Amino acid sequence: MADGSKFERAPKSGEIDAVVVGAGFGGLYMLHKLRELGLSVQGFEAGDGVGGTWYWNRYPGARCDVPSLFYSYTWDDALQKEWRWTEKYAAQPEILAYANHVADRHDIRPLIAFETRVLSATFDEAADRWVVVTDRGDELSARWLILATGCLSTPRAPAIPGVETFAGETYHTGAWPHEGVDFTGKTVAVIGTGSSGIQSIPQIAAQAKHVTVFQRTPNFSVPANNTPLTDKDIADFWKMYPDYIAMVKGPGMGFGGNPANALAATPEERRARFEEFWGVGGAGFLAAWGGIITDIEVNDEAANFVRGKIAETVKDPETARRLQPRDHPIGTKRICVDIDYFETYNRPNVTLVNLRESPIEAIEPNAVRTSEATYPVDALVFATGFDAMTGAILAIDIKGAGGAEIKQAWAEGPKAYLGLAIAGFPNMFIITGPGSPSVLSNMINSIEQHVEWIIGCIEHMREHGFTRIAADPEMQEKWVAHVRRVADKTLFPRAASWYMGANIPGKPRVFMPYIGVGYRKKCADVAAAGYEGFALAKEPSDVHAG
Ligand code: N01
Repeated sequence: MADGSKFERAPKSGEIDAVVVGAGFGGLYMLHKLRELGLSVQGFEAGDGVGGTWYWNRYPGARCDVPSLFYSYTWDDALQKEWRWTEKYAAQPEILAYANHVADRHDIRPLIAFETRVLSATFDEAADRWVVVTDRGDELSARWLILATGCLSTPRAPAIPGVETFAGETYHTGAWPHEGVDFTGKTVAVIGTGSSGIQSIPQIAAQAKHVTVFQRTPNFSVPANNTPLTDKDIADFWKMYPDYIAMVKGPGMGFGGNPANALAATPEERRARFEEFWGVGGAGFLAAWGGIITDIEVNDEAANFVRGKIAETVKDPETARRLQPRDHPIGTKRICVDIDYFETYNRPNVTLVNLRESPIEAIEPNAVRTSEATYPVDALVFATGFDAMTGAILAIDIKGAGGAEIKQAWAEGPKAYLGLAIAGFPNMFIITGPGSPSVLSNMINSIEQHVEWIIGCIEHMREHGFTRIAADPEMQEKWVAHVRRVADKTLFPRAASWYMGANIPGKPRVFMPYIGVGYRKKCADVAAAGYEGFALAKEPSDVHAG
């Protein structure tokens, strides 16, 4: 049992219908829907509260990059109407409060065992059940296992020589202390300039004595232009809500974007439109013109525009040059959304170190040493990201039919039919898994779609007395090939991004999310055809092709 646990309890055992791993937005809705269906369910959550990503990522400046009004569940109309977001882009505490509110409103908390990590899950073929074991001694047998483990939930810090000798405090943005951190009077090193670094650096710099940013790859970032939400904003949202719902329940948009042709426009027209989208702010900048993600010429126009904005904002030309991304097309690494990021480099207490020119050689007890200089520091902040999309799943010792190990099944990269189920691992579902739109979509919408699809599938199984559903390996291969083909038509594979697994040494380079159109329709069609591409069985020996 975890030391200092808030949750004393006896280990759980016996047979239930479903286990859900994770109590973020995916796990919460899944648990709610399973209970609504009359199933016996157990949720397991490593943290001591709900909220998933918003529970762990409490670093200063953590904020959603999807407008708050759209970052809400759509399944509870009364909740939608009652909950009042205060800002265009909600900050982490408000989103965590929302998750807690939902858990209380729907009494979901009693379904969850907190401070509990699932260690293993083994499929018992004789019973068509999963045996799930946790670090608190639980051993439950469940018909269905649902992994709501999140896409960015396994923080990773690089193995820099000497890091273990560092005498000051060390933090990771993805596992931030709940009590907060006071950097007043401190000299702080921040390593990493992805979304987490870009959001936290301005906040840390406003408090600390000095911040040295160690940047390996500069990133494209668009100002959030965050504002308080007014009554008019909310009234406007409700006016367009039916269209929004029609869109999110529709066939699935993919990464199409605006059809307007940048190359047919004059330079003045191009610039005016980029200015307009820059003024609105946020990730929607990538929709300024059609083809930003598929056509390198259009992409260059967008990238040049942003590089120009960086040069206009950052006063020191050398620092501006270092901050201008040149090694990947804009948008092919997750575009960042910031508040005063580039402006922060005009502060006298911020230094930027370009690790491409002077790599880190070692961390010393009170300093970071690069090939050119030694930087004394009191505190180290790793904003170095996550083992995305697969890390949390592979951290569980999952054995499917015939004892097949998930690590083996995914040795060449993650494979999942529709991003929902894995061949060889019956009765197991992933919420927003690799091969689904997931991290390239509004996560809340995708979570709802997956939860509802899984619920439909379980209802179908119960109605027909099926005890097993298993993805067909050939259909899975076809889907994985399709996911890759669609990605190859875009510029995404050109970046060494976490979408490609490129941030983890040794991780297979496969573009993990699905960016094609019509994903929702495809999932609905599969279900309507009696779960096409799945084999359904009433008993272990009785198999019906779906
Ligand atoms: O992580 P990242 P993140 N030495 O992987 C650098 C979501 N999110 O936590 O690019 C030095 O993007 C690495 O450098 P490089 C969002 O989807 C959303 O920032 O590998 N540096 C990079 O600069 C996002 O994309 C929000 O060369 C090293 C950084 O660390 C995702 O989470 C907010 C290094 C890691 O960037 C992940 O973002 C925050 C090393 N050895 C996060 N290793 C919202 O706004 C890595 N780096 C909602």
